[in-house]
Amino acid sequence: MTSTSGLIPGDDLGRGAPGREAQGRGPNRGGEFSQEDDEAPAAGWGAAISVTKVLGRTRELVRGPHAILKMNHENGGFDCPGCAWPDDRNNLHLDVCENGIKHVTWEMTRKKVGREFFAAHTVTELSGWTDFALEDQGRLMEPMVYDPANDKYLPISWDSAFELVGATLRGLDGPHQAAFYTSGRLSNEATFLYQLWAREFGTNNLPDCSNMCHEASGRAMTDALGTGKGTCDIDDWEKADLLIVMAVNAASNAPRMLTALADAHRRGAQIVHVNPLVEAASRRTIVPHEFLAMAAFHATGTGTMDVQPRIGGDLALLRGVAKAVLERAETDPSAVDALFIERYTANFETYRKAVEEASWEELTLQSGVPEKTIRDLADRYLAADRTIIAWCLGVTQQEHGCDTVREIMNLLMMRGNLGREGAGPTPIRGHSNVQGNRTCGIDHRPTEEWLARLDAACDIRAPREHGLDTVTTIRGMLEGSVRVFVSMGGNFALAAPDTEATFAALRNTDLTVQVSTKLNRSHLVHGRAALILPCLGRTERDVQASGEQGVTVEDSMSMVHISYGMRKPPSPALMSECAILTGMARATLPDSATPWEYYVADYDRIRDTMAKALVGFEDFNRRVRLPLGFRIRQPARERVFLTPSGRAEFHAAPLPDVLPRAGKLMLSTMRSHDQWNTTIYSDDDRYRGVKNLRTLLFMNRADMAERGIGEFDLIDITSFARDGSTRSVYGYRAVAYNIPPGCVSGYMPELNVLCALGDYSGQSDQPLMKHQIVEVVKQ
Ligand SMILES: Nc1nc2c(c(=O)[nH]1)N[C@H]1C(S)=C(S)[C@@H](COP(=O)(O)OP(=O)(O)OC[C@H]3O[C@@H](n4cnc5c(=O)[nH]c(N)nc54)[C@H](O)[C@@H]3O)O[C@H]1N2
Ligand SMILES: Nc1nc2c(c(=O)[nH]1)N[C@H]1C(S)=C(S)[C@@H](COP(=O)(O)OP(=O)(O)OC[C@H]3O[C@@H](n4cnc5c(=O)[nH]c(N)nc54)[C@H](O)[C@@H]3O)O[C@H]1N2
Ligand SMILES: [Mo]
Repeated sequence: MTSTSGLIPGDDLGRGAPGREAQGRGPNRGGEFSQEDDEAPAAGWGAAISVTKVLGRTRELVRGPHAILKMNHENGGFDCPGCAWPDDRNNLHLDVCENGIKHVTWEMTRKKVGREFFAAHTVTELSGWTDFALEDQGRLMEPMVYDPANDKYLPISWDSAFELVGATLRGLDGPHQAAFYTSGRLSNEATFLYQLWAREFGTNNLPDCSNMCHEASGRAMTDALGTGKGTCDIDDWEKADLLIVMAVNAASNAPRMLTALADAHRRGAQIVHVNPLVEAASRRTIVPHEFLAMAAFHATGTGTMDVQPRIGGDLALLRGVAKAVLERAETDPSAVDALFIERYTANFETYRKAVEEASWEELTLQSGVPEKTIRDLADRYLAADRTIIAWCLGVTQQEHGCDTVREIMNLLMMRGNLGREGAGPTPIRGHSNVQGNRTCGIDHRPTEEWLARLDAACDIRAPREHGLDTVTTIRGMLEGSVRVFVSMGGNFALAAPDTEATFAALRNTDLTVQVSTKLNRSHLVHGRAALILPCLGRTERDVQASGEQGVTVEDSMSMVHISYGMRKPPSPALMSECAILTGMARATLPDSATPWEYYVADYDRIRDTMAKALVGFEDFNRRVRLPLGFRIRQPARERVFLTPSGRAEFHAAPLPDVLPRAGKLMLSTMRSHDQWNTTIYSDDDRYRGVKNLRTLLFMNRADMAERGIGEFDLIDITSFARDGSTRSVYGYRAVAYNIPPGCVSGYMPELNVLCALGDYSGQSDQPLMKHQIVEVVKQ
């Protein structure tokens, strides 16, 4: 059975007329493209030029710098929505980075998409625009409703919009016919109201971007340590003498981490980067906040060793390190922390046996890393007293993502690198509040303990059946069992796997509701009825009945702090996310005893209820106003493991076979430097030396030669799903790159077309966005 879904017709993906020549989605499509090996340090002058371009484009040359000075500051500043890396605790004068600035100025554009715009363009016409062009129209100004008679969006009052949501939800056969999606930007307060609305309505259908992001980390760490979060804080990062940084493009996606890496390098710590690509952060670096203070121009090292596993080879690599450690322990008992293992852990013997049984031949073959390199890494691990292992999507978006995260825990636990200073696991979260979303209840599989506390604090009876995640929500919409799709932020149509299936799914609903700041593809791929509800951005002043409000977020290291917008909203008709949720909830649940209107008048009241419902949020309102906010208590940090055995659990996962079969390659999709998930700022990828090209595939030269493919040749890529179906994109360009043989890499969201809906991990339910089997042929 073979179904080839080729290019999605041009009207949908903004690639112009359907044809065999793929086009980019960014602003520069059609121009000259190039790639050179850029050895320039990460950040620095190039970053400054790049920021200037974006500031110029968003007409923010005047207002931008002022806002930037307010970013990530303890008093009166707002939290940078760019990423979840913790803020500098010394209140660094400019704790900002190039990409954070781009992200913030993108929100602050002076351009506006008003009712005249919607009156002038049909949805069908807009569907032919690039994604860049859609977002580039500027900020959404007022609520809009889709009018099928004209194929246009028309203005609608907030009350009528809420009533449409409420009436449609009340008209469903049951609450499970609705799904409530969250992108990780939503504040803790809005998150809490959102899940309360969904649960009071009667469903746990709370899919979120985590389902595509760090679900594997949360599940694996919960099983191993009894917590879904990392145990390190930024102090630990300052004390570690070995940092193993895996599966992240830090210079582009967590640039403020470079400050920590540079500091570690200066004090002589070892920094090992594990990535099939040698990314910019492993080279010389100008730390992010220094690029504005040009006087301080100097490059700092941010890496001491690069290890290049094959895509999916991390588990075998880590097991190899464990094997070398155990071999050393035969002659030097101090190689393992026997006391820690004995006192605090379970299953070590089973794990030891699995490690011993894995042969070096198998480990090197599956990891793609020579034994000598693995032993070199193990020597550094053995020499280090305090080790931190950090990781991001290259580990999680794999079939065996949970097992790999468990292997990270195994390795740390062997040498007692847990629950002590300068040591432990750090998952690097993506969206700025994705961790807070989970803490505050966005979870389609909530625990009984969590629900019981919610019930008690809010006087409701939350449903107990588990709900739908991202993939099963798409399935439900396709089958017709999910009829209403509500989205708090994000761009679900493009972010989700299997673009064709996702588009069809969204179009098969009775109602889609998008709460957004800017026009995007998800507004054009809509249900039979559709609403666009524009909200305030994080940089904007949020005034409610009791005065100006702040909202809180939680960073990657469990620090919760408050954020105040300070800019005038671009339109008086915008509402805050909390207010929009209040309106929708009241319209859905007219008799609800929840004091929605009382809550929204003063967010302190929401926080008072959250303090009762959430473990670790006692005295929330006071503690969140401390200079740096507060850290949610982490039992695993104190060696208290809330697992069923009360111990940290070793786990002997079988080694997965990640070798592509003959003729096939393993594809991993990723971000460019000039992109924020589905938002594309330009078609360049500076640190990888690419200009003006996104429809590309990074390939090993040997794989290109084998297929008779030359540099920049046009190629077609076909993916092979587990159910036997295939999906293709045409007219991509091959770019020779330093990537292990058998591995190829290209950009999301364009390549989501290749990621079949049925291809998700049996361990984490995450779509296999970095684990696609493909064939590449020259056109
Ligand atoms: N500027 C900017 N910042 C962002 C984002 C953005 O789009 N733009 N997105 C945010 C979000 S939501 C997230 S989740 C994070 C994402 O941050 P990243 O995880 O850095 O995101 P990707 O670009 O997908 O990059 C994945 C990295 O994993 C590597 N990789 C791929 N396969 C493997 C593998 O099998 N093993 C190993 N070891 N590495 C592998 C790739 O080479 C690449 O360096 O960034 C956040 N921050
Ligand atoms: N192939 C492939 N696919 C992937 C990934 C991958 O690596 N490969 N990564 C996955 C990951 S890690 C993630 S997190 C998802 C991301 O999935 P999403 O979070 O759904 O997508 P984003 O592109 O981050 O959403 C951008 C939109 O959010 C809206 N927005 C911005 N700011 C605000 C705000 O303050 N409030 C509200 N209400 N809306 C706002 C804007 O309208 C903007 O268009 O994509 C996933 N998809
Ligand atoms: Mo993410």
